[in-house]
Amino acid sequence: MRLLIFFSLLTSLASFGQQRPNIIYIMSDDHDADAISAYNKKLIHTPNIDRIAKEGVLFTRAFVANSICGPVRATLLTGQHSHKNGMKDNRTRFDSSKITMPKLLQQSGYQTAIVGKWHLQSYPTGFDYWKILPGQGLYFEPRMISMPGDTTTYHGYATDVITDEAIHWLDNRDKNKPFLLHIHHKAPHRYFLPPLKYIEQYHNKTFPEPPTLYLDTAGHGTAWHLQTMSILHNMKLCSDLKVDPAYLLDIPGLKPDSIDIVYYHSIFNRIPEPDRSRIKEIYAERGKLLQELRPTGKELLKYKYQWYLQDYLACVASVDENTGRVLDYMDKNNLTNNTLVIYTGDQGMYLGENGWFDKRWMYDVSMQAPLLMRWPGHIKPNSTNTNMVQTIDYAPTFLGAAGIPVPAWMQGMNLVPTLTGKEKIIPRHNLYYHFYEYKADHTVLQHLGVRGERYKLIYFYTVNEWELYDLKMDPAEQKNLIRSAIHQKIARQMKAELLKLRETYDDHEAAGELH
Ligand code: SGN
Ligand code: CA
Repeated sequence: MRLLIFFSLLTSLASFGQQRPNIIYIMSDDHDADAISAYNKKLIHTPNIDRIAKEGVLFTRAFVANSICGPVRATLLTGQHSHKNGMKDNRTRFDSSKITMPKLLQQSGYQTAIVGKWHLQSYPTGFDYWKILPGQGLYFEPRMISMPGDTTTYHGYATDVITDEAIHWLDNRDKNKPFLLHIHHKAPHRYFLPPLKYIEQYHNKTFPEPPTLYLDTAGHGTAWHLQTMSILHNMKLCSDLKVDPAYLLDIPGLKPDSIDIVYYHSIFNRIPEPDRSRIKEIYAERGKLLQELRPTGKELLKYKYQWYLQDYLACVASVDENTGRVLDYMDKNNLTNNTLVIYTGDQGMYLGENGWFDKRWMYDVSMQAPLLMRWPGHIKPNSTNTNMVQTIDYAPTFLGAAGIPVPAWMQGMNLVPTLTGKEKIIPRHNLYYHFYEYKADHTVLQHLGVRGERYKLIYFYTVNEWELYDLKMDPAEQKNLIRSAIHQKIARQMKAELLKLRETYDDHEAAGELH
């Protein structure tokens, strides 16, 4: 039997021959699908990221399994849910002795590299080359740790620097081997600081407000009441929205605390002159306006929302530009045809829906991630894939593309058959989700659940509260149907699906009334 597996592996490798594809995986931090024009034309034009879908496929229903940074990254490497790979929250240290997708690619002859945000606490393993941001990283003059552990400060803007370093690695790699390259941007993560040229383009733009921006949380469950992710109440004017504290000191209710003032200065002091002064000048308009109008409540939220989007989208514009640089490099260096390119974000992000920023929830806004792939000759250009896929699928897919058997302990699916059009509908119609990080930033309660094709069941187990949503009738997930008489049968069916998924993925940790 072993011999048979060995020979079938050899045949599959031989059939790929020199043609085993390179893989370039670009992932930005907190980049929501709504901030990519291939998904939504109302906020920003991202021609370079869109190009990947134009020449490849756009996934309309790609989801994460635990909407927070470190855990998504551990799932990407292992193809496993958080309870299996051990990385349940951002505070955990990833066990670097684990076998991972890059290690398996490396063992089969791939060169592997990662540049940018890592966020797994332990140093990378399975990569021939790595250069990572410590923790969240910095936007200007970023420090990067390179193997075997030296920290250097790089001149410039993080998104440009990460791209420069990735291209530098591409230039210097061993050109006789296929490669896996991860480019992990810091942007557009909070504290949303764009480079001057994009602040200039975005600071006067006005963006449409989401219908739920001014929503009142009354009538919703305990988790909604406990969250601290409100743009109005929790988004800091100084550090998040770059309003000089000098303008706020005499405004009751808006007076910043000392930590926020220190944070504001530490952010600005890293920007080299003359850009620093010009950027401060532009942001001073926000301070002047607050001094003059002293808005409160909904009126203040109106401004904060616009400023949030201006900065966030200006960060995205730089990511788009740099994605274009990578695609151009590939064209010029004859890499386009034999490379699977993936663009994604580590999770979704609230851009004002429910009045919120940040992520964490199992609601589609933060559970959904953008996912675009291009692989000429394998993926049909300009196609759309509506299957429900999840981060657990990425590792099996990369192995599948490289002709390497997917180990049984990986919990996701090899998506190559659906990428190539061999399989129209993937054999999975329910996704498992489990968020653990409480109590931490934005205080979102632990929850788990199942996302089906039409319905979603969520269980906040520490307060024993259930939520059921009809995603077709109520895509914004506003109307909890758990007590609706006509939905009791669906609720029971979804609960049975949830128990089945806990069995399938071997999650037996007690969670409220689930065992
Ligand atoms: C920081 C942010 C939070 C964010 C977490 C996790 N606060 O703590 O807003 O939720 O990171 O983000 S900040 O004041 O430092 O900006 S994650 O993407 O790394 O999971
Ligand atoms: Ca993130």
